[in-house]
Amino acid sequence: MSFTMKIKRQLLLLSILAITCLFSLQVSANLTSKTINSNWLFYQGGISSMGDLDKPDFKWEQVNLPHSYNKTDVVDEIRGYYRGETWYKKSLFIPASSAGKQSYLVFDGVNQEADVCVNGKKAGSHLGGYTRFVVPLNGLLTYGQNNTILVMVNNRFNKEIPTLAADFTFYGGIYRDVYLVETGAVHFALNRYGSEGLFVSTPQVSKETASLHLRAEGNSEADKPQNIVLEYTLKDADNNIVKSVTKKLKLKAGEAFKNEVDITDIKSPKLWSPSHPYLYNLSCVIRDAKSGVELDRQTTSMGFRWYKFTPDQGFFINGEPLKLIGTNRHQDYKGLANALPEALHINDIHMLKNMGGNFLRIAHYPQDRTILETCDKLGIITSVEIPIVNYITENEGFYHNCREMMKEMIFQNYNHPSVVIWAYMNEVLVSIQHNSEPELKKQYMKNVVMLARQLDSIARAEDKERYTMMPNHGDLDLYKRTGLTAIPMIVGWNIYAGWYGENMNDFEKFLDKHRRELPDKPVIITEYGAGIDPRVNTANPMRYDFSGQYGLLYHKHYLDEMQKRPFVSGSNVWNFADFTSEGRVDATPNVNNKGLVTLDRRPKDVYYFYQACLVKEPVVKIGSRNNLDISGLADVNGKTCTQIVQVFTNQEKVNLSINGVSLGEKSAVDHIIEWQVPFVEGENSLDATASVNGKIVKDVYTPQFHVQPNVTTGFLSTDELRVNVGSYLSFVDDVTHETYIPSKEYTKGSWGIVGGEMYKTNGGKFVGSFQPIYGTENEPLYQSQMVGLEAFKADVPQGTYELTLSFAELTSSKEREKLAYDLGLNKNDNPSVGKRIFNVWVNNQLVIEGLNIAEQFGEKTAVDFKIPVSVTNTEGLIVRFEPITGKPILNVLKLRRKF
Ligand code: GCB
Repeated sequence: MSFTMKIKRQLLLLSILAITCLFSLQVSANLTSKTINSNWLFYQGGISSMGDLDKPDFKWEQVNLPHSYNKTDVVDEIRGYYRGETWYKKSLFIPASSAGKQSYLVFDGVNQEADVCVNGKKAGSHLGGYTRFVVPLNGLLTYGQNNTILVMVNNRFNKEIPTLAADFTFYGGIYRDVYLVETGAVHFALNRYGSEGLFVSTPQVSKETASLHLRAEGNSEADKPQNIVLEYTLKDADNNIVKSVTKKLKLKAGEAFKNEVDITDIKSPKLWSPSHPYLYNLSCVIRDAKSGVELDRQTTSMGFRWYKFTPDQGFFINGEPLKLIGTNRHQDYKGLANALPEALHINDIHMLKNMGGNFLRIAHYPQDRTILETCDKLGIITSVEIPIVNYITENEGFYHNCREMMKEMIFQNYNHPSVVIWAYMNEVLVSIQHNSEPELKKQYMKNVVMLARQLDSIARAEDKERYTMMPNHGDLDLYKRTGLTAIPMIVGWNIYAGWYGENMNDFEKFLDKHRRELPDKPVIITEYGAGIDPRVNTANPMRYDFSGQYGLLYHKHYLDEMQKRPFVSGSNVWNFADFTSEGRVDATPNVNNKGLVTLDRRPKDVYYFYQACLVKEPVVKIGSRNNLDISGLADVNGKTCTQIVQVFTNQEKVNLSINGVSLGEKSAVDHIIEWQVPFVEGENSLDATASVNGKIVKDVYTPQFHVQPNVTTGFLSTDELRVNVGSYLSFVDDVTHETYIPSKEYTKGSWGIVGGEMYKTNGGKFVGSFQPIYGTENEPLYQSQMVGLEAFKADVPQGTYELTLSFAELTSSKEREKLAYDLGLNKNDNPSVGKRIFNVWVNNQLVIEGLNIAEQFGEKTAVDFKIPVSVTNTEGLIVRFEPITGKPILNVLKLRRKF
C-alpha cells in the first residue's frame, strides 16, 4: 500500500469513527455519554446464591434494551403476570484511557426496584419505576478490560413504593435506555435526584424583556484544590449568542458546588407557546481556569413564556387566553409492553399535535425523556405527575419514597418550557369507601392530607414558578370536606358521567358545582373518556357498548360543555391511546380501550372528531375507517346496503360520493356531516371533497363491504350470513375480516331468531356480559346471546350449506371474583345457570345432544360447532333449540352455502 493510500485509508477510518461517535454519543450532555443498550443477558426468576449466575449452564437469554419481561403474559388468557425477581447482566469494556475519568451508569427507567453490582460489588440501588437514577462507577471498574454489570430488577408489589394498585400494568424490566457517562474530575452533579446538574428558570418574562436564573450544581472529585471557570451561554435557535456570563470558582479538594447566576434584561425574547414553540439553547461549560481544558459540559433547550391559571377565566399564556385541550398518556404499545423504541414515544406527541391537541397530562407517572423533549419542540403544554394512584400506604417508608419521587420528577424535568404543572396523588380517596371502619377512615384521611401537604410544599419550594395539582375522582364534597382541595394550586377532576355514571348531563352539573363550591380554584378536567372498540359498530349507541358511535356522542357532549365554560382551564381525554391493564374486562380483555387511538396507534373516529374541532388547517376525514371491513343487511333491492357514513370536518360544506356517484353536498353541524350511503358488495370507494379557497381538500376511503342477505330465498353460493346473536352491535374480526351483523327476528322469506330474549346484565341495563371469554379474541361476539330461543330459521333454497353455531356460557354458578374495575356491572347475573342442557336439531336431525356448555367446556369459554347441512326440502333451514334443563342459548351464527 502506498503512503498516500495509507493516509487516505486512515482518513477514511477516522471519518467513519467520527460518524460512529456522532451517532452513538449523546450531544449536549456530559463530556461523553452513550447508551449501552445492546447485548445484555436476562434471566427471569430467583437464584439460590450469587454463584448461580456464573455457572456455565445458567439459562441466560440474550436481550437488548429497552426490555420488559412482561410482553406476553399480560395479554394472555391466564390471570396475573410475572411480578418478581429477575436478573440482567452485561459485559462492558472500559478502555484504559478512561482510567482518569469519572464514570457513571445512568438508568432512565427500571420498573421498579433495582440493585446494581459492578464486578461483584454493590454499586447502587433505586426504588420506583418511572424516574432516572445514576450509579457512580468509580473505584469499581477495571480499565482496559471487560467489566461485569449485574442488575437485579424486581416488579413485585411493594407496599412502600407507589404505584400500589391501579388500572394499568406494572411491566417489569430495564425498559428505558441505560447510558455510560464519563466526565472530568470536576463535573456537573449527577447525584442531584438524577438530574443533569444545570437548572434554568425564567423569573420574569414579558414581550419586552426577560430574565434568567441559572443554577449549576457540581462536584470536584480531585484530591487537590481546583480553579475552574463556568461559562454560561444563551443562544437563539439560529445559534446566535444572546448572552454569555463567566464565573470563576475556587474549589477545595472533593468539594461540591452550587453556582447561581441571574441574567437580566434579555431584550424582546422570542416567546414560546403552543402556536410558536420557540426554543433557545443554554449551555454551561466547566473549564480548568488555567489550561482552559473543558472538564464537563451541559446543554439544555429552554423557552421564554409566562402563564397563569385563573379560577374564572381559565388559562393564559403570554397574556392570551388559551383553552388547554389534550389527553393523558400511558407509555405502553401493542406487543412491546413499556419497552418502546424512542420513535414510538415521539410519534405519539406528533399525533397529539396533528389532532390539534395543545395539552398533555403525563399520567400517572413521568415518562421517557423524549416525551417532554418533543412537547417542548411541538408546543404541547404538560402536567407531569408522580405515580401515587388510588391509595397510599400509611407508613413513613411510603411517604419517604413519594417525597423522593417528587424531587426526582422536578429535578429531572425542570428545564422543559412545556411543563407548567407538577401533579401528585390521583384519586387518592377512591378506595376510601372500602375502608369501612370510621376511625381508620379518619386516620387515613389525616395521613393523606399530611402527605399531600408535604408533596405540595416540596413542589412549591423546589420550583417557584410552576403550579401544583391534584387529580381527584368526582366526589367533590368528599375532597372538599377533607381539606384536600385547598392544598394544590389547581384542582383536577376525573369525571366519567355517561360512562361509569349513568347520565352524561351530570358532567356539566359537576362543572357548575365546582365553580360554585370552589370559586377560587382553577380547574382542569384531568380525565374523561369512554371505551371504544373499533371492531364494534351500531345504529343504536348505548352507554357501555364500546361502540365508536357512543364514544362520539360522549366526547362531543363533554367538549361542548367545556367550551361553553371559560373557567375550565383545560381537559385531558382519558386516554391518548388504548393501554393494557391486566385483568381489566372490557370489549378487549386486559386492555382499557378509552384511547382516541388503538394500542398500535390507529386513529378511531373520535380522533378525527377532535381534529376537525381543533385544527385550523382544512380537515375532511371520512369516519369508520378503522373498520377494515363493514357489513350490513341488504336493502329491499337485495343488492345495496344503506348505512350512515360520517365525515369530520372544519369546513362548512362537504360533498360525498360513493363509487363515483355524488350523494350531494351537505353542511356540517358541529363538525360532523352524515350521509345515507348505499354500499355494494366488495370494494367501495368513498370520496369526500371540500372546496377551500378554490382548492379541493379531499379524503378517499375504500372499505370492503359485505352485503348480508335479507331475502334468503335466493341464497347464492357466494352469499354468507354472519350474525352477532342477541346484540345490537355489528362486529368485524380484524384478523379474518369477517363481519357480523346484529340478529333480528325471523320473517317469512328471510332469516332470523324465533323466541327468546337478549341476555342482559345489571338489572337489564346492559346488553351482554362484561366477562373475558376464553379461547377467543372476539369478545364482543361471545359476550352477547339470545336466551330461551326456540329456533333460528332461514328460508334458503335447496343446497349444501355449512352452518356454524357458537356458544359461551356467560353466567356462573360460582361467586365471581370481584375485579377492581368491573364496577359491579355483573352483580345481577342469574347465578342458577351452572345447569343448562339442551339439544340442537337441524331440519329434524339431532346434531348436538345434551349440550351442557359449562360442564363440557367450562364457563366463559368460546365453543364453536361447524355443521355441514343439506337442505333438501322447500322449508329451508330450521335450527331448533330444545331445552332439557334451563334455557337454551345461542351467541353467534354463520351460514355459508357450499354449493
Ligand atoms: C380513572 C383512573 C385511571 C383509569 C380510568 C378508567 O379514574 O384514574 O387510572 O384507567 O379511571 O378508565 O377507569
